[in-house]
Amino acid sequence: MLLGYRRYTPLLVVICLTGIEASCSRFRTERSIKKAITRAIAEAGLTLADPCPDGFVPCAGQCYARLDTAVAYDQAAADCAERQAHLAVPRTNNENLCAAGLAGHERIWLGITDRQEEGVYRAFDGSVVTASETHWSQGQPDNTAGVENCVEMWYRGVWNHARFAEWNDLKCTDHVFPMCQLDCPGSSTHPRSLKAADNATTVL
Ligand SMILES: [Ca+2]
Ligand SMILES: [Ca+2]
Repeated sequence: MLLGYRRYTPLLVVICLTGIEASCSRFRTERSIKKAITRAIAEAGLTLADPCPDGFVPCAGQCYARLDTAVAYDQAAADCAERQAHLAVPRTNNENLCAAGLAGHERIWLGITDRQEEGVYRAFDGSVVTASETHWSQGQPDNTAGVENCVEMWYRGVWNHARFAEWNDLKCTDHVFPMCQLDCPGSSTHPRSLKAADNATTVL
């Protein structure tokens, strides 16, 4: 566990440095940032996982890669698929913090849309994202002008009411950065990686 903690210590730093004001505000009610992150690591039951592929960073049992070109949603999904991955779908608070911490203080696409049915948010594999799994900013999703069907993670610099690691629905043709996710090889607790590979081309 000690080695595991050391391995994820950089995440603590990343989370707090990706926009000092926004990133750390969520934790100000905690006794300390260190305590909050330590608890998150413990809750995730982290163990040393197999290494992620080149370009991916391990976090909370998944592998993440934030690509460096802002593109529309469909292109972002294709860019992840090229890497045998999918746009990130945070199913837990820890996964959501990982995506936010590794976003590099940029807006990122998540693999979630309500294209099939307005107001019903589904992951790239067609599974419904339940209310308990969402992290909407206050007042979101608002489906502005009736055309916001893709989900991004944003931050206070974009909208004053946005807080760290919160979501917004956005026009799918807008350009933000892809956050790709690949479940760590050998992780039996994350079968979604197989579903992602199977469905990537048909769902996108
Ligand atoms: Ca919508
Ligand atoms: Ca919106």
